[in-house]
Amino acid sequence: MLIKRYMVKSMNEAMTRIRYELGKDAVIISQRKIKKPGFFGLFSPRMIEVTAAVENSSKKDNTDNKKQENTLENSIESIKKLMNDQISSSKASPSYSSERKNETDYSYKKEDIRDVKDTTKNQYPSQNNQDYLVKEMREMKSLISKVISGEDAKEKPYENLRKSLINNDIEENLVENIIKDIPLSAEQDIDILKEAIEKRIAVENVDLKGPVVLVGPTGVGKTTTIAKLAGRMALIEKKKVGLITVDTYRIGAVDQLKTYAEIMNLDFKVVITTKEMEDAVKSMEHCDVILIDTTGRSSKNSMQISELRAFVQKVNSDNIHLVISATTKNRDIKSIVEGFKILNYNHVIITKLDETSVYGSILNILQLADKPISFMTTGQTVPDDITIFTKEKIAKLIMGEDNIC
Ligand SMILES: Nc1nc2c(ncn2[C@@H]2O[C@H](COP(=O)(O)OP(=O)(O)O)[C@@H](O)[C@H]2O)c(=O)[nH]1
Ligand SMILES: [Mg+2]
Repeated sequence: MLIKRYMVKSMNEAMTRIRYELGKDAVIISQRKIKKPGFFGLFSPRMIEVTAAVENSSKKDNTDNKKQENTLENSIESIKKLMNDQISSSKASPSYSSERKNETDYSYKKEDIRDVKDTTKNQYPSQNNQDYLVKEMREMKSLISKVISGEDAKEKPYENLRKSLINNDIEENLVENIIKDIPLSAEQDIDILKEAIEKRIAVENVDLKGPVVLVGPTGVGKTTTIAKLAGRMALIEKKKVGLITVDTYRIGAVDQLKTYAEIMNLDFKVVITTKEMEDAVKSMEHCDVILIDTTGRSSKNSMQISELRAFVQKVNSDNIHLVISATTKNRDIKSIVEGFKILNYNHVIITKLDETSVYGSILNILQLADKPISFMTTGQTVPDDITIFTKEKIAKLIMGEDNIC
């Protein structure tokens, strides 16, 4: 028995090659999908590993002239079928069609080979004369040149790229916007794509001085981030740090920051009115930096946001950071980023990068907020899990070429 393994893109391709190389009596003994490494599979299509076997005797049989002709005819038919399939799959308009096609291909069984064999037999009762084969070859040549020139594929350019960006949670309008920056000839050029993504990332290494305010929805990590920043500046940079919180709504919320202030021996004040906020900031003028925590507000509640604005205005800070989690759903990002705009934030802090493995949300946040990233947080540990990544690193994260470790 002769056993051979093939790495192919589709079962059609496998069947064509198997029939050509091993003859019509070959049977498929195993098939499995292989995930090739690469830029989130974008430029390395999923392959199928197919193992086929044929009895030596039947292969020997194939050497007889008549059977050789049959094999050639079968191969021609299969190649034609393959070409036609490629053309019709590139014509299929709905996205993900090629993926579905692969799934269908993958479901081919041994019986399918027999089916095709039978069909080909019927199509070639006894026409193995030269003229017929020449005609067939011409037809094939025209199909091949159609596929190579990409004549039909032009109907849906950028399809793989578009799918990969959407799969990485980049919002659809932004995907189209990115694609506009990529010439068709560079559709598969990772460096050009990286450039287009980096262009949309803004990072600013902020020198934290004076009052610094953190705003954002509940639970995104504002208080934890303040504790991390305070820890870094007070313990490592030996700066004088003051803490203020207007986080008075939730029982325990004040205690959280108070505990950090006590551990790090920092000035700490809780404010309830805007007047108290003004006084607290004045009383900490001797500090290098005053970190101000706020109660999480719902971006949908404009009353709550206006109330917070009154506090923020009293601080008179040019260091206001919107805190938002990398795990935020796309439809919520818009309402958060827009809802908090009346607070005039000038930076964004993106938290919980450790809680996601897909980072398209970073681009969506930046696109909507139109402000640079000041910090990113990567875990719950105070003060370690806070960092500022470079644009290159963020682009690599988004493209799945890097991780946060
Ligand atoms: N995994 C992870 N959890 C975080 C991060 N930052 C904060 N958290 C957690 O998120 C929860 C809410 O944090 P908190 O600071 O109270 O959020 P706030 O309501 O915005 O002040 C807490 O359990 C934090 O430990 C982060 O970067 N990664
Ligand atoms: Mg809090």
